[in-house]
Amino acid sequence: MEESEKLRRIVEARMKLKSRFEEKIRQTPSVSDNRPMGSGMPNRHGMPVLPVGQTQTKKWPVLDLGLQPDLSLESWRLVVDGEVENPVQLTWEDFMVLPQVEDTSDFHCVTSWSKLNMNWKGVRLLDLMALALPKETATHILCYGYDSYTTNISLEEALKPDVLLVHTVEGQSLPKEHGGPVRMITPQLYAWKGSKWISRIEFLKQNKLGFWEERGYSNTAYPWRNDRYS
Ligand SMILES: Nc1nc2c(c(=O)[nH]1)N[C@H]1C(S)=C(S)[C@@H](COP(=O)(O)O)O[C@H]1N2
Ligand SMILES: [Mo]
Repeated sequence: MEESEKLRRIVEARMKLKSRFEEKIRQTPSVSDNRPMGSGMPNRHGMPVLPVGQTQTKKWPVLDLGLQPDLSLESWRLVVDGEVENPVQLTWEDFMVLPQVEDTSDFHCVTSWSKLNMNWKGVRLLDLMALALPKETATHILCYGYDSYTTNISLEEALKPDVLLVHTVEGQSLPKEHGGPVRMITPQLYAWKGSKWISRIEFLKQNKLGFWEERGYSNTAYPWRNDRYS
């Protein structure tokens, strides 16, 4: 398919997905909560900038299962499959010709640190979804990392415009220890919902727990509700 045709299809599918999920997105706690817990000025989605129980850090700690996979850009692949009309496997080149966005957002780790105003570049998960076209029956995604990590979120969280698959942070290639070449970020949920070294996004007909969710962490992970454990 020609690039311009592909782009046109993405834009069209993106509009459809947005209108299909608009109302559900508006009802998610990190947008609709009228008693959010936290302190400081409202952030851009109206929540106190520092969620309850969090402390601001300047450093960026590294948290993972201890296995940091070495991935060359030539061998890197991203699979999007499951409950979709158009399963895809992207190479690095395929990924980099998707619409690229830059965004500044906050990173809230469940272990109680928050790093604010991080500048990212990457691809909206929304646009990847527009490429794969989730079926009407899809409700959640399970994301897989090359280290065999998994984590799940609902489609209304996944479709938010600040949920990105990032390859660049503060103008530099995303370092391996933080999930490079590509990781997901979920600024409106605790950061464990964003898989480092992301390898696969599986669309599901029903919710399925990921690595930490199976071990007692929250299914939903709303920072402004102190929603850490289930
Ligand atoms: N693939 C993978 N992704 C992962 C993890 C992991 O162990 N493996 N840890 C999660 C957790 S618990 C957190 S808090 C963040 C930490 O990201 P950082 O190491 O860049 O700070 O990544 C999340 N994504
Ligand atoms: Mo974490």
